[in-house]
Amino acid sequence: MTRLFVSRRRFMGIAGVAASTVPLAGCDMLDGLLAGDDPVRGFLASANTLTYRLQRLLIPADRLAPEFSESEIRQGQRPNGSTDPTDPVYLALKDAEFAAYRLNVSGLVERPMQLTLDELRNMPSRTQITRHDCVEGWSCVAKWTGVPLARVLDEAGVKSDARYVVFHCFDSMSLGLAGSAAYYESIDMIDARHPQTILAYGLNGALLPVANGAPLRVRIERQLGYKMAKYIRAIEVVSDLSKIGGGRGGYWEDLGYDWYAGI
Ligand SMILES: Nc1nc2c(c(=O)[nH]1)N[C@H]1C(S)=C(S)[C@@H](COP(=O)(O)O)O[C@H]1N2
Ligand SMILES: [Mo]
Repeated sequence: MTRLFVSRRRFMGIAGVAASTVPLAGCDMLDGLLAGDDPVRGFLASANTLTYRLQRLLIPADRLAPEFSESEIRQGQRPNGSTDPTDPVYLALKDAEFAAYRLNVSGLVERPMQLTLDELRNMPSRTQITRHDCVEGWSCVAKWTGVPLARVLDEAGVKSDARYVVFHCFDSMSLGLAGSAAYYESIDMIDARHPQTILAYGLNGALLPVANGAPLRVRIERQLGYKMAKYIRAIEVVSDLSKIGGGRGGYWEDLGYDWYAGI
């Protein structure tokens, strides 16, 4: 299995310079390749589909990401991307310590829900010490506490045609001259139901700080940092990603990043 993993990397190598610059480009950088409908980008998109299929074929659905001990937490989780959303709805919630916050759960579910933070905190919780890897090239080990996403999905009752879980966020990111776009992300049902996929409200034994996504952010421990939406406003269960945002499954994906960022 490890051998095949290596050859996946080698396969990505065939895509050449472009393949290696995309993951390294970093959260803050855009270049011509990422902006347009470049043929290289189309090729990368199909390479990503292949990577996704291969990994899903080769890796057991519940394989766990490594977990660490308390002594391996060397610093606070480094805040990255949005760290202080300015959306007025978010600011009003933040001013009242998120007392009026509701997580909206909708889409292909039997029972749409609006969950308070207390309701989320009263569900079974999971705490895990894991390593966060950002495409910018830094990593942080941190302790996350939250409710397994699978639990929330079970409460809502996922319909049989559901394929993806979409996270809608409060913050918007600049698109340069094209204005701005709300941050969003999506994962498949395998990652959504993975035991380490949690809706986190705690970080390193304290309440999740605003800089790291308060009041609720997702942890998807087998993927890169940009998949782990902060400031989650709503969860939507869908069968198709093409009608959401720019249609590629996430804010960064719409700008050219891989949808499947498995590590
Ligand atoms: N809503 C939202 N989620 C986000 C981002 C963001 O800008 N907005 N940045 C992503 C990126 S690139 C990373 S590395 C992590 C950073 O999480 P942290 O601030 O807790 O380190 O959040 C991810 N989730
Ligand atoms: Mo990142």
